[in-house]
This record gives sequence, structure tokens and C-alpha cells, in this order.
Amino acid sequence: MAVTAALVFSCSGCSKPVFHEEKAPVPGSLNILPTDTVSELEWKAARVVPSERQLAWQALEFQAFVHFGMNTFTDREWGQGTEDPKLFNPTDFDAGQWVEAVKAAGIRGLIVTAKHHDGFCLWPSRFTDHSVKNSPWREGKGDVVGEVAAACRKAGLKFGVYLSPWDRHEPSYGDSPRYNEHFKNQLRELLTNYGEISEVWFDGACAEGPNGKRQVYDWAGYYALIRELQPGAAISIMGPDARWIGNEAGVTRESEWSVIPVVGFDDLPDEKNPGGIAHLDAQAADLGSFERIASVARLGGRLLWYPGQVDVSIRPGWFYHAAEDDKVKTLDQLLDIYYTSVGGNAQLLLNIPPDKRGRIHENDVRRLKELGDRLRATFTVNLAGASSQRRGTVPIGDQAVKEGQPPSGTDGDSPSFLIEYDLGSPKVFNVAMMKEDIREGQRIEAFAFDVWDGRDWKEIARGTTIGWKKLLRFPAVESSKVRVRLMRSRGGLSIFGPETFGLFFDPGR
Ligand code: FUL
Repeated sequence: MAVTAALVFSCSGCSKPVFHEEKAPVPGSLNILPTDTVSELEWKAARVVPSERQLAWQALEFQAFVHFGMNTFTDREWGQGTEDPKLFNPTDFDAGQWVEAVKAAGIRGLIVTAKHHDGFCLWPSRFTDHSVKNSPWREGKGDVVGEVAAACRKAGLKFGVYLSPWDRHEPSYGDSPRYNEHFKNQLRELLTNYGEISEVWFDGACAEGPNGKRQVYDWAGYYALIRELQPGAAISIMGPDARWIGNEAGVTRESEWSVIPVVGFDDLPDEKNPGGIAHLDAQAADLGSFERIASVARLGGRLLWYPGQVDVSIRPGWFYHAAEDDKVKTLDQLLDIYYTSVGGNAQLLLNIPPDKRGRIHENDVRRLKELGDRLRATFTVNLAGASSQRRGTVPIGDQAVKEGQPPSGTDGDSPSFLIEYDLGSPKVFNVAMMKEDIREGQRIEAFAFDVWDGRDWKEIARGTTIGWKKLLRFPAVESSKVRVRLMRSRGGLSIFGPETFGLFFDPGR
């Protein structure tokens, strides 16, 4: 049953619709200046869009983080860098098992800790002896990165690497130019020998080296190398393509914006800014409100397309500890994280640490399968019809924008736009999905969702941002008609059409 959507009325509360020339979207960033008017700022905020690379990254939605390495064998979270490589000895390493386990959860990409802070490399790097080549595993001939990359490729998963800049083993660490060369050499190995790399994940930990000097990272040099060798790879956290969500608990903000104002015109990260972009506090409660955009513009700065990534572990630690075998997050906890991250305009990066065998523990495997089963049971059938497949046709949004309908809505409860969906017959549902076409930017600031109860409209949920995807959960209702009220959006109606709307039934609730 296809959805029929109708623009019931528009601009109920806007007294003066303002015409704007349609401006082309600007991928990446736009400067904002003290001289910009409110209306100019609103349009700029609406016109910053993701790069192709960021778009592909966002579409992955759900990725696995895999912390595996020396710490797995020493039962630690952070190694010293002095560990004997001989301690690394998985007894039953099986990259295929990792991939199978994460795929069962519906995960689409995997990022492995090629090197954590202890400096031990999971691939036989030519530039250090502190690696798998000096371990007893596969008699020193093994390559974890290679086997995982191959398993991912075979299973159709994207593959990425976490390379810790902080290296507690490497003697050149702290001798900044020398270490930066070393780090780039290692990056080059990873970016040239393992096929396509979809993401390079950097954290910002930094310390003094054996010479007593604090290492100064050459971020610009690292980025240039990645862009040269793997132009499709997203550089996350301490990088320009995706920002840290601000915590490791799987929590997103109620209003998660991908258009972020930053003070100044220098977008290089530094160690004091774990968000990865200078002057951005990734942990701040408000990163993207219009008020913040306006206050940053007064100082002069930029609007960046800088979407959030939620990194969180399925267990308390990032690495495997047998003592945490019974502390695997519950299905409900994982579902809460999924709905608020994937369904909260962020990407979910769920860490699943393999054990000393080199396999994902049975408890985690079971939980991943439960999660995937539940998501499949919920999302396979869109009760709003096959409309989500009709990409590219956005009748309501197109029409509204072309006709120069209101650039911004009203505050309060009066909607700028109503989009009504006739379901044809009564349907029972307890999940609703809305998406903006982010190729046109992120615009919606406030919305509400109503169902028709036979006599009247009843509000079921309301929210602020939508972005890539918004998932709403509520007690099951039966109805043949629903509507979305768009109360406030930036720079004109956000492109929000029937092909990006869904109703689902989660059988577990
Ligand atoms: C942090 C590290 O210090 C943790 O050990 C972990 O790898 C986390 C994902 O990033 O910066």
C-alpha cells in the first residue's frame, strides 16, 4: 500500500513569506561573518551539505569497533609499550567469525585497532619490531589487519583502521619530526597494502616521549597522506569528517546537528580539542543551535558539515576481559543506544572485543544476533508502504521551495507545513522514521508527529532535529492516517518527503 502524501496547508503562522534565490549547496564548510544578517546566516546553515565521502560514511549507519591487541593478553586497557611481543598469541584466531558475528547485528563496516597506545602493531610493519612478526602467533608470519580486511571484503563490510598517534613503545616518540615520519610510514603501509580503507580513526591522546618532550603531531601531514592514498576514507574524531559525540556511554543530544559552527578559520584539531576541530568542545551540550551559530558568527568563523559518531563498547571495557563476560550490555540497552544514535542523526560505532582465542565471545555473539533479529523483525516491513524506495522524488519539498514558500516556520505549535500520510487501511505501529535528504542540508529544528484516532488528531511525539534519520518509539497505536507537523526549519522547508518516511512495528515492545 503506497502512501499518499498531501501538503495540507502551509505557512499558517508566517505573516511575511520571504523569497530567496535558490542557492547551490556547499559541501564541507562556509564562512560566517559578523556582517551576516540573521537571514543570511539561516541560509548558510541550510546550505552546508556533506561531501560525498561524508555521505557514504553516514549511510553506513552502524559499524563495529574492534579492540584487539596486546591488552587482550595482558588483561589491561592501556599497555605500557614494554610488553613482550611473545605474549600476543591467539589460540584460535578467526577473522571470519568476527565478521559473521557483527553482520548478524546488521553492522555494515568494521574498524580494527591496528595499533593502540602500547605501540604493538597487528600487522608486520617494516618500521618497528614491536608487532605480530615477533609473536609466536602463526610463527611470526601472521597479519591480523590483512586477515580482517580480507574477511570484511568477502562479506561486503567496509573496513577501517584505528592507528593510535600516542605510541608508548616507539623510541622516536617525542622527537616530533622523526616520529611524524614514522607515523606516516605506518599509515602508508596500512593505506597501500590492504585494499580500500573506508575510515581512519584517530584519537587525540598525546604525551611526552623518552626524550622528555611532548610530541607535536603533524595532523595536516597525516590528512594529506590519507587523502592522497585513500581519498574515499573518512577521517574521524581527530579529523575533519566526523566528530566525537562527546561521551563513551552511547548517549546523543536531543538536538544533534551535523552543521556545526566553529570559531576562526583554522579547522585543524589539536590535543586540547578532543572534538578534533580547533575551538570545538565536542562535549558541549549545544553544538549547533541557531543561537550558537549567531554567536560564533559575531566572532567570525565557519560552519562545517561535521556529523557525530557514537563510540561505545558492548562491555564495560574497550578490550576483552574474562571478568566482564557477564557484563555484556543487555538487548534493551543496545536497542536504546541504536534508537538514539542511528535514530538520532549520528553513526553508531559499537565496540566488540575479541578474546584471547582471537574470537568474539559466545555471549557477545548471542547478543549481536538478538539485536540483529530484533532490528530485522522491526524494520523489514515499512507499514507506510514502499515509499522509502522512491528516492529522488520529493514532491512536497520541491514544490514548496520552488514556490518560495516560507524560509522559516513559526515558533510554538503552529506548523509551517503539514505532511499527511494516508495508510489506506488501519495499521498497528510503534516506531516512526523520518529522514531529511541531507544532500540538501540539515534544516528541521522542530517537528511533531500525530495520528488520527478516528475523530481527531492526537500528538504522539515531538522532537527537534531530524537530519540523516530520526527514529521515534511509542506505545503501539492503530490508525489509518498520520501526519508530521514541521514547526521550524532553517532557510526554507527541509526536503522531507514520503520516500523518507516509515512506520514500523517492533514486536518486542
Ligand atoms: C580512547 C583510548 O584511550 C581508549 O583506550 C579507546 O581506544 C577509545 C576508543 O579511545 O582514546
